[in-house]
Order: sequence, then C-alpha cells, then structure tokens
Amino acid sequence: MPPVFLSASNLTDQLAQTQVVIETRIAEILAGQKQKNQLEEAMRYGALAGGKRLRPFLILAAANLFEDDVSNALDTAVALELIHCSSLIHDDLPAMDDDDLRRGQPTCHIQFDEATAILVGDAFLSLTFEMMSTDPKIPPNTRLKLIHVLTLASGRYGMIGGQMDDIEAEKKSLTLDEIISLQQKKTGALFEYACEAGAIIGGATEQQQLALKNYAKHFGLAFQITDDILDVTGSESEVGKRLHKDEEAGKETFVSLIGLEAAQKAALVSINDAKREVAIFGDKAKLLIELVDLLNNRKS
Ligand code: GRG
Repeated sequence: MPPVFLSASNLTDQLAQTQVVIETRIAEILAGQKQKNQLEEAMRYGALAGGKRLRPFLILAAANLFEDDVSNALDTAVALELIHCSSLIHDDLPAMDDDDLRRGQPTCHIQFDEATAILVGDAFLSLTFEMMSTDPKIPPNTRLKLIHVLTLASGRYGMIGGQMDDIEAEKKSLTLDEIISLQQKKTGALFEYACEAGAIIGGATEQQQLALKNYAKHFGLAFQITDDILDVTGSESEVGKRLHKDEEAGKETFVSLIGLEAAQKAALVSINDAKREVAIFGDKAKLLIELVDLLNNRKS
C-alpha cells in the first residue's frame, strides 16, 4: 500500500498519488467474488473505471491541515467517493440523464444492464454507510457525526434534492439564484461534506470548520461554473462524457444565462473567494489553494 498522505512536491503528482491510494483501497474493499451473480463485478466496474477522485482528495487535504498522517481519514474518503460513484451511475440511467459515456467508458447500464446499474448504485450507497459505521480508525462518536452530516449532504436537502430540482428544471426556466441553489445542492453539497469531514476528523475548531465549509462552497460554485463552460468549450474525449446535453434538454446553465465571458469571470471570482477563506491556515493551505486554482481552465 503506498503512503496515505503524500509527499509529492507538486499538486499534479499529489493528485495522481491520491488516485492510486483511493483506487487501491477501493479495489481491496471490492476484491473477491463472494456471490454467484454479477453485482460485485459491476461494482468494480462502476468504481474503478476512471474518475479524478476530487472529493476524497479534499477530505485528505482538509484533514492534512491538522495532522501529517491522515491515514485515519482514508476510509471516510473512500466512502464519500463510493456515494459519488453511486450518484453518477444513477444519474446516467435512461430515466435520468440517459448517458452512454462516463469517465471515458461505457456507462454502467450500457456495460451491464439497467437493473444491474440500479443495484450497483444502491449497493454503493449501503456500502458507504457500512464502511463509515465500522471504521476502526474513527472514534464511535465521530463516526456518528460524520455519518449524520453525510446523510444531510447526500439526501433530500442535498445531492438528491438537487437532482430533483435539476430534473424539474427541464420544464421551466430558472433564475441565476435558482441555478446557484440547485447546483449547491446537487454538486456542492458533497464538496462541502468533504471539507467538513476532513475538518471533523482533524479536530478543527468551529472557526476553522466554517472557513473550510466556506472554501468548499466557493469551490463547488467554481467547479459547477467551469463544468458548464467545459460543456460548451470542452472536448468529449478529454472530459470523458457527452457534452451539450443541458442545451439539448433545454436546461438553463451559467453559460446560457450569463454568457461564456461572464461565466469565466464569475468562476474566477469564486476561485478567489475560496482562496480567501483558507488564508487563515497560512502555508498549510497550499494544496487547497492550488486545487481551486486548477479549476480555472480545467480540461476534464
Ligand atoms: C444513489 C446516492 C444516490 C443518488 C441518486 C442521481 C442522483 C441521485 C444524483 C446525481 C447527482 C450528480 C450526478 C451530480 C453531478 C456531480 C458532478 C458534477 C459530477 C462530476 O464530478 P467529477 O467531475 O467526476 O468530479 P469524476 O468522474 O472525476 O469523479
């Protein structure tokens, strides 16, 4: 097992190392064939076929503000990635976004079938909470807190609620504030969770937790604005998914509402807001600062 955190001299190597650590741990958890059905194979496909692993990176980087060895945060980071994978697999289903390409590979329901993809998403959701409730590296009270906060971030007032807003957005036009709120739930809530979880595991003060949550809020907004920009300017082979889907579905985006140039400016404002929030951590926030900077001009 490579070291959990990470001594690379630059962010690119650090991100690459984190991908290896997260994927090694996912492969370990999903290893073996204990049943005579295809669920386990499809789960490995759904979790190990690519992905930037940004959410686990954020947990580890946030925890790393408080302690050098963040191996105790590893399984929380993996659990968060699995719930993210579950949301992508369900999002790609014909009843939702109906996509055939994800992370540069056929989506789970194309590679297997629709029923299997639904069950893979369900199984990851259960596995997330199985892992978090039994994580021996986290004290029981902290486990409960981490699980509780994740139920809020992923549930009806967070990611799942945001997905419902997104589906309903096909039938109506949204204001800028409504788009910000939708995206803050659908995409932003898991980023916020990542920073909050890292802060909880690291034993942050309330002020430090708040700074990290605010960083994540701005990070999430910049991420979504740049996602919308990529949808217009990106290349499918680099992004690894079909582009222009929102436009085809008649959905409002930051770019459709305010235009490309204003969206690029708005992303920069959010990136700078995020950086300002973590200034209280001084040099220790280097990784978080470089990560949010990476959103500017990202290609995938
Ligand atoms: C089953 C828990 C569960 C939820 C179902 C379908 C759904 C409810 C929610 C979908 C939410 C969703 C797809 C949000 C979009 C998030 C987003 C921008 C994903 C892309 O993130 P990246 O770029 O992707 O980090 P990689 O592939 O790098 O991980």
